[in-house]
Amino acid sequence: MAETSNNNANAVKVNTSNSLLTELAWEVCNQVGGIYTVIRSKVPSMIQTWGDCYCLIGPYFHHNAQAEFEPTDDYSGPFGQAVLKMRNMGFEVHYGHWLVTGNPLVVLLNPYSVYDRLGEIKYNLWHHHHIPTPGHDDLLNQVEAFGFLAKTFLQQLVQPDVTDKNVIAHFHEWMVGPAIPELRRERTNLRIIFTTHATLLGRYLAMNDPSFYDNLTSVNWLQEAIHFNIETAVKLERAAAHGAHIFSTVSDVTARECMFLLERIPDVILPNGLNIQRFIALHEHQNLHQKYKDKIHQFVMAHFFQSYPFDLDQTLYFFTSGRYEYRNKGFDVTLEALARLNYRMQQAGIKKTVVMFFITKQPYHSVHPGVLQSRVMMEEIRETCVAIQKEIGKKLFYAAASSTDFKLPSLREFVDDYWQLRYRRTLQSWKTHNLPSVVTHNLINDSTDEILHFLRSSNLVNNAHDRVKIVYHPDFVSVTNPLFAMDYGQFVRGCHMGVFPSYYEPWGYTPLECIARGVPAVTSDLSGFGDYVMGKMEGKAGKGIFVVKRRNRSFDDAANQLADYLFEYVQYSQRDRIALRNQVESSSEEFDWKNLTRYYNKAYQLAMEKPVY
Ligand code: G6P
Ligand code: 1S3
Repeated sequence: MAETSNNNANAVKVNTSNSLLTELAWEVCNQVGGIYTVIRSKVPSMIQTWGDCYCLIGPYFHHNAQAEFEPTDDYSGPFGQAVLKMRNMGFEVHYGHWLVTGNPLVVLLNPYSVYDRLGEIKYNLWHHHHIPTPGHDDLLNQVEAFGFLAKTFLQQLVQPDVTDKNVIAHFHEWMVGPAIPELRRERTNLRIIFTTHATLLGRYLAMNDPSFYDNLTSVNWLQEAIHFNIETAVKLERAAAHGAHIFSTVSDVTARECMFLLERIPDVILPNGLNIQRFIALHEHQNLHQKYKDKIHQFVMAHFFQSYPFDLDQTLYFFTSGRYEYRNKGFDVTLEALARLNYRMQQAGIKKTVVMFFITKQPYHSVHPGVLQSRVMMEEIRETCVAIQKEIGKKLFYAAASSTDFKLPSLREFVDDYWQLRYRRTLQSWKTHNLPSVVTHNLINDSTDEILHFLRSSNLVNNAHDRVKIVYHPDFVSVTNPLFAMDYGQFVRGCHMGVFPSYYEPWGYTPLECIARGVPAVTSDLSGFGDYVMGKMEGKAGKGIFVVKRRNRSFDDAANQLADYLFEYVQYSQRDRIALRNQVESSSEEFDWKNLTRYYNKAYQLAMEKPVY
């Protein structure tokens, strides 16, 4: 199949001296999901190779631009010259630097500025490419308007009075794809690469068909696109995939999907990396784990100890995170495995406690008042203890200095009646017989929520005897969050393991983000990342990167594999866990963009070998 992510890419050198590279993505200066991470984290490596021959192109949204973009008035290079030409033609074009590590040049195009030409833009898509666009869809309007501006900009860039270099335009995902068919039709002197980070239909089908992978070979794409009401977007995606000189995707898993749903085999696979240097904490990562674990302890004490205590030194923190796609993200397999783990730990008489966090996003009314109040009351208890500690300290010192018998006096007599009473009263009003809630917020769809439904029907509801406890947090973790008061990266470091046995995941950054922080992770062979680990890092898989095999396996089998792995981990000693964290962190180097941009270079080289027209 494709010129896949094999070692041929190792030796590739692109000739940057006679080329300009532009990368176009909807998520340039506009964070929506994973593509933002791809583009942003790759910038330092791209700048190292391409310098000022590299420019990113994205949509201009005023609010985002204010935070992430700084205009420049240096128009001396070819990108600046093309910007001036566009402005002379009357278009709104913003030019400057993206305020991220590497500070790349960036061109931002305001889709709304050409809304008065939407009729003509849509007509051309229909007339030239048979792509119909309904009138009322704002995202489609935005992407088609952006496509028109991107096409116009690239056509200015390739003018001989702007540059005599070869120009490569690398488009990411269907939202920036609408420019491609028109660029080809107008025979623009440009090498075009299109990378899809999923297929539109694949995502919809996987969510709705439990036998998605088995049925992939016989999907009627048009019928399904109409069925899911995404005909225009799917046609734009196909036009981009077929119009590009080089077509690519992020994993072999998604390449197979492209073959059947887009009917073009990717020419090259571009695996995703990270700027690993940003994560590496050298000898510090173990200390950071302890530091942030202590912060998670604070949440756990507030949440659980009101009902019953357990030994925090014997407690392990697991988590999963991501958009709420119950089956696609493998929440279903994770829950089933946790129920089995709970049973096995009880049967084996294991005294440890596992607290599993589900960090995702679901609509809610508010944080559960009881959860918030418990946190507030625990702070009150802490203040009382600190006050008593100070009181005792002062009086004990006086007693020690004036002691004649050198015996330690009873500490209780140093505590005022006031503080004794306050101590008892606060504890009394805090403790409860209710079970700790499995969800931290009042969900709008409480009665139909699939996670809650599983927990309630399997009685995994934080009973005192359960060895596995659940905290379902339907909001992303951030420093301003009243319950955790830490950012996501800190939370990850404080945990023992990330659990991501996805069913549908073209790449999947979440396990990689764990590994970069020295936290073991579970992935699946149906995710691009897991598939890469299995194929390219045979020796490393198992050493803290566990791949659940889901391809051609039943749900039950997958849940059992995961339960086995979690059960094994639970039995590790602290020494084993520390060693595993070290091993995991050192394997993250493989995913540094310094290594992985070689695949991009391969794509650019292949593009340069293609005739332009
Ligand atoms: C790090 C710290 C140690 C701490 C350990 C806890 O390695 O440097 O001081 O004891 O984490 O590990 P655990 O797996 O029990 O959370
Ligand atoms: C896609 O974003 P998603 O979370 O919608 O692109 C990401 C970057 O390539 C990828 O990691 C993810 O699996 C895809 O699904």
